[in-house]
Amino acid sequence: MKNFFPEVRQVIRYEGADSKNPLAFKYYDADRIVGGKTMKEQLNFSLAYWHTLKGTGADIFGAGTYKRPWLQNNDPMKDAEDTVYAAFEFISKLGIPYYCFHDRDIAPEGETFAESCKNLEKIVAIAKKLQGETGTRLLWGTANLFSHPRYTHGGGTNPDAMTFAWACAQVKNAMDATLTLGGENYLFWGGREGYETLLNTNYGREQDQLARFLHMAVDYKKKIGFKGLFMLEPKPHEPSAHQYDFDSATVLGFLRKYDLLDYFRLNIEANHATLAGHTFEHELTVATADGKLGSVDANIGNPQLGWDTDQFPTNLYDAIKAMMVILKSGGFTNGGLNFDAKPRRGSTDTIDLFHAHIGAMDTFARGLLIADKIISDGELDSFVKERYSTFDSGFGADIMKGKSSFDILEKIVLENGEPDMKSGRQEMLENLINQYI
Ligand code: XLS
Ligand code: NI
Ligand code: NI
Repeated sequence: MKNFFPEVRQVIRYEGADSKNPLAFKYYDADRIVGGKTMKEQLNFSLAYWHTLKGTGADIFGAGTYKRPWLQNNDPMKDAEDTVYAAFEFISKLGIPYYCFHDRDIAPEGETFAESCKNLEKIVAIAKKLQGETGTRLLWGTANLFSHPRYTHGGGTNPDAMTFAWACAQVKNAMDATLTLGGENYLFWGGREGYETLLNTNYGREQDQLARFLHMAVDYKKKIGFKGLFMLEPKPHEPSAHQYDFDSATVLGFLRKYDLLDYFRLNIEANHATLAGHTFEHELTVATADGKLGSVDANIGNPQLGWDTDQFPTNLYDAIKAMMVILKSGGFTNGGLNFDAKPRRGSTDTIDLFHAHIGAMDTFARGLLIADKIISDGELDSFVKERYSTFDSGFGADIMKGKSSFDILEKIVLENGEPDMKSGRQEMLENLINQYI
């Protein structure tokens, strides 16, 4: 078998924070127990096939800069075969338990729809064999309904019924592939499910169509007995000028309106949160407040650039805050941390893929350790609990039990006068977090 990463001869190991070896984990110690589970189980790291294996370094101003040894056959199916072997070699050398893909990442589109399905089936069979040999699992599969020109005006929201049908047929096959590979989840990200201009768009109709599309997916899930979870991934825009799945709150509202809430959870991506004008922590919090956190696309954006730069997560603060939300919601069930991230265009070598993943895994491992300590020490939580304590007894408790009214509360105000001004102690709490780092 070909060896695509000869520069890394051994599996990457944990060596501790003092190690000077760039090809070792400083914090990610897979079997260490943190918060009642191993680090490996708490974090459920996943490789994003499209960036890590298929990324070329191309951007809108310039061509690809990476020369990946698995993409040099001048034959898309041969490349696809080499790529799946390269993927599993990389995954095994890093000890990453999961991977994610779009149908068109793992197998090329053929001349006809039938040929595309055949290509997919062929590569899925190899992936299945390699999953068995390496113990790697599929975190989620998805269909790429945004790259091909036919989806210019959307898939599930396309004004043309024939294109809508293509989107459904493609998702059907991507769901079959995900089922065959024992996927934990199936994902929908609608990069073209939005509009470029409202001048040519019937907004309400496109919402109704999207709901029909998702309901048919639910029907098909039941039909084939797919037990994994369905997830939607919010993003405000890019490539569309406006994407309907704008942010967590918008998606949850949409799911409620169309009776889809029981069937979906959210896949939160850090860089999408910031594009929507939120923090990563905010989007996770909105999802968990509804019990709807499914999984995470772990990356970061560049604050100087206003687009989805999909950088590897190295920001410790963000990781701590994210892990606090995730742990407090009970941790991942079917989800994990998928590195929807790419090395910079100038990071041209395959070894850069190792540095990028090692750094990202260490960032979240460290975030997990610190978040777990903050939670188990309980200082922050007891401050928050105390802050709401007037609702735990007396007239406050009556309000929440539905036993109060405007009349009753007016009487209480007339008898008691102004409420006390209570500090939110923001700076004190910020200092508290820093003390744990
Ligand atoms: C793009 C999205 C995409 C989804 C999967 O911005 O993050 O990569 O995660 O379709
Ligand atoms: Ni993503
Ligand atoms: Ni993204």
